Amino acid sequence: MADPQEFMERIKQAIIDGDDHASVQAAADSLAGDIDPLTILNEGLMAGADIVGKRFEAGEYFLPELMLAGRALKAAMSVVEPVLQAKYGGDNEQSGDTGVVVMATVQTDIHDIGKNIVASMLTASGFQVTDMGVNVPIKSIIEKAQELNANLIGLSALLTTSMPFMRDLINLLDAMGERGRFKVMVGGASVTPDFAQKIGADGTAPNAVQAVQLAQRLIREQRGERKTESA
Ligand code: B12
Repeated sequence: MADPQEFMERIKQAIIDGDDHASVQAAADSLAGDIDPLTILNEGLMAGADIVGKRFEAGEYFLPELMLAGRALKAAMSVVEPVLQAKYGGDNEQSGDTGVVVMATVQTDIHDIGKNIVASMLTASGFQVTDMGVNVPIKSIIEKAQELNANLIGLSALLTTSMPFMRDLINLLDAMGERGRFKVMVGGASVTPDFAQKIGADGTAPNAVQAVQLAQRLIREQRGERKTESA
């Protein structure tokens, strides 16, 4: 068997090069080499994205390189996602820890690759997900959650300048007297557990598989709270 590290290096390099053909091939070869799809996501694709991001920050890469990296990430995910879903989704439906989720990338932010993976993993795990897309005003997110009587709101943001809108949404829910009605989870490359706690979110997760586990936990908590309230 080939060295898993070699596969990860190939994937990272393809993302760094912004080469979508190479990223698809490297991801497909890794899967054929029996590498766990979550390892491919975390240690291949997201690790490659981090390097691209650092080069962008350092002024070595510019917007075109970011765009090509995004394309290479999306292309690779098209082969990784079904395997990720088959391995980590699906069997949760029986447990009943599912519910209605409204997902969005918050206003001013158009990054959607990670949010899309989280949405599709939640769907594969039996959640009913309404994905509102990118650059969504916080008021629209709340209105949609009310309309669908959602259990959970999932917010994604990758820009530090867009992350405060997550806090604003929670504060607005509070002001509307609706905070107790919805669980709110937040995520994206720069979101830390500390940030999530500070803004009063119910949790965060560093990747899509852990996001599903978090969503299941929050649904269980919510059911427990509602039982206590009605007792
Ligand atoms: C590709 C990319 C782009 C693409 C995005 C394409 C697309 N369709 O999404 C394009 C070219 C459009 C882009 C644009 C810009 N980008 Co950009 N981009 C990236 C890059 C390289 C990768 C992002 C990505 O897809 N990662 C891979 C996915 C799989 O990871 P993820 O998003 O983190 O998602 C995972 C987890 O975070 C988690 N998760 C995600 N969402 C959620 C939600 C919930 C509820 C939960 C629980 C979990 C969760 O699960 C996901 C899957 O495992 C990052 C670098 C990085 N380290 O991420 C920079 C980065 C995010 N971009 C950055 C910048 C600065 C920009 C621009 C401002 C550049 C410019 N000057 O125009 C614009 C902003 C446009 C805008 N208004 O939003 C900076 C942000 C810096 C900061 N801290 O604010 C970064 C960090 C690069 C850097 N280091 O400088 N970008």
